[in-house]
Amino acid sequence: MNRKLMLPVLFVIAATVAVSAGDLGGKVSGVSGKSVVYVDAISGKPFPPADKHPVMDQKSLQFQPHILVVQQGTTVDFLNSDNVQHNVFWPSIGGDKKAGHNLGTWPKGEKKSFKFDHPGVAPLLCNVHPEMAGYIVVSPTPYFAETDESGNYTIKDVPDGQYTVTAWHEGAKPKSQPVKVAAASKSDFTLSK
Ligand SMILES: [Cu+2]
Repeated sequence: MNRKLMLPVLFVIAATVAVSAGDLGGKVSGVSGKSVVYVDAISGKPFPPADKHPVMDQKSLQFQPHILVVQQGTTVDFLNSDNVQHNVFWPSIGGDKKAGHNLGTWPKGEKKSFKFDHPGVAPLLCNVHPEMAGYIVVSPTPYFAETDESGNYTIKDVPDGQYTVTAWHEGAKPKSQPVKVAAASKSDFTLSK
């Protein structure tokens, strides 16, 4: 290897070894059922999105799953498994109406794809069936988790650092708080309607 290249390569190896990480866990209380917890955008640190396309199905007149969490930049495949036509639209993402979109209406067995570049929560609706509701939570980082039914969550392998972490629950006010991650760390949230 040429000498000029050697130093930066060694530096990168040393920096990689030095980064330690741990699981961030805790409990979301004040609400019942599943919540979503994610690490907010980390300045100067973009993340390549996963290649895999998660599926949001429309089945038995419901969005399935009811809540889907994806990393920002991920393409979601919207499938229709029902014998009736469905429509999918979201009026906003993260409260930003400019990020609202209507995917249109399509029959059984077909799917439409959409890439979610805007972080925040997209409330999914169907204008054919007003009772249908679902959510896509777009996390700015790959560090996110859904809680269990009791509110417990674990986000795996978060690099040590100082972050803003947000907890979201359907129908409640989302809450963001500063969290310092150093090895295994804990952060609890209390949400209210
Ligand atoms: Cu529908």
